[in-house]
Amino acid sequence: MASVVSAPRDALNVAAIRQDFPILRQRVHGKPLVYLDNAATTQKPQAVIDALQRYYSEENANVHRGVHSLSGRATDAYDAAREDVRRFINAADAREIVFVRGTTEGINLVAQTWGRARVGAGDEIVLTEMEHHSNIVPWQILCEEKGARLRVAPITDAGELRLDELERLLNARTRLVAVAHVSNVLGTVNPVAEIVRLARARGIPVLVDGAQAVAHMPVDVQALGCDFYAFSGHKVLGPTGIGVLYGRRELLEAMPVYQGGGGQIGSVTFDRTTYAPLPYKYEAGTPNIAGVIGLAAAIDYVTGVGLDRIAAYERDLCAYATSALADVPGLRLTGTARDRASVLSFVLGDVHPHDIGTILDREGVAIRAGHHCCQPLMRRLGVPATARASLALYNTRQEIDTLVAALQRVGEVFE
Ligand code: C6P
Repeated sequence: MASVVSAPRDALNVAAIRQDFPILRQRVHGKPLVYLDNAATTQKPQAVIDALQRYYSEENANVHRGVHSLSGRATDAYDAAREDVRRFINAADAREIVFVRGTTEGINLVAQTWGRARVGAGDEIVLTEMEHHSNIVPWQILCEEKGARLRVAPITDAGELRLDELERLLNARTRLVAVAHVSNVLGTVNPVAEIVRLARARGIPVLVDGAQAVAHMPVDVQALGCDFYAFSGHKVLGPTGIGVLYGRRELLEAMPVYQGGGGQIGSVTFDRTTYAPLPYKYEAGTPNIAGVIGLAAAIDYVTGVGLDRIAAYERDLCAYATSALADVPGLRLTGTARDRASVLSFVLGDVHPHDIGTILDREGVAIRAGHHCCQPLMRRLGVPATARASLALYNTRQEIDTLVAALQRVGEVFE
């Protein structure tokens, strides 16, 4: 961390940041690893690895259950992490932060609790054409159970949301708008505050899938005005298996519980159970304590670097990559929205994206190829799959140059 703090105020000291990520030192197929699959998962700084190691070697105990010292320490660390998350997304109250497994579980929690209680036959849930399956399937399951239906706001050819069309879909039957903050395929940053304004004016709550946003820009849930915001720890330099669901307190208070078990109860008899106050009501069973502590370390790391600086650096790198990729013969970017963050999807002539990914891997370059869990979006784009390079704060222009050179060779092989 000291290395990062010593960077000039505005610029990111990327060379120093890279030193914090041990995995980046390795070679793949004899070439330096160029890790450009950050939208799938990010690499972890030493501070996160150390926090996990420290927890298991010095503090491991169950939380909220023991009177002994170790349990007290683990509980203190766990509770402090919730406050770190609250500050990170500027929630009004730490009780609005529910720990879940990831974005997927956060969205399912809302669908299965708020949704089951509030959505009925003939009701509608509005999504967009660019949603990840995690923000489609939970609503589809709910709609099938309740006789409700999904309405889908279209996007432009550039990959921007048609806000006018989204507004036209809002009506007296609309129960919820569920939208990605940043698309994991197009990189489009959606105008969430504007979407919330349109929905709120009609009394409709908004859920935001923040999986691809939190590592790349400051997020302020109060400024956005959204009712729910879900994200995954592993996409913001934290461990896998931990995530966050933010929910506005009035909504979380009123919703039924999700799962039942230890840690979430007030009292239990065979006739009746009462539940613990927020947020424990939604955290049945022993939580992912190590994950929560690792997530807090990750949040500490990115806030130490500064989300504004990360956003500015990645925007510059994304612009550099966009123009460098334009020089690759036959390459077409799928996603050219004006407001874009950290994700570059593309097709290259007739070359199958999996072949691109496999050849790039031989050059040490890790990208993702496939439908990226966005099959409806692939249909809209008219392609079965794309290749995708996705950036993080530790990527460099030099790595983009390596990517571009490797893609040029792919193009030559398949000519
Ligand atoms: N996208 C990608 O390579 P989980 O799996 O719960 O951590 O995150 C799900 C998810 C939800 N919404 C968006 C916008 C996402 O990008 C993801 C995960 C990864 O694009 C894995 S498919």
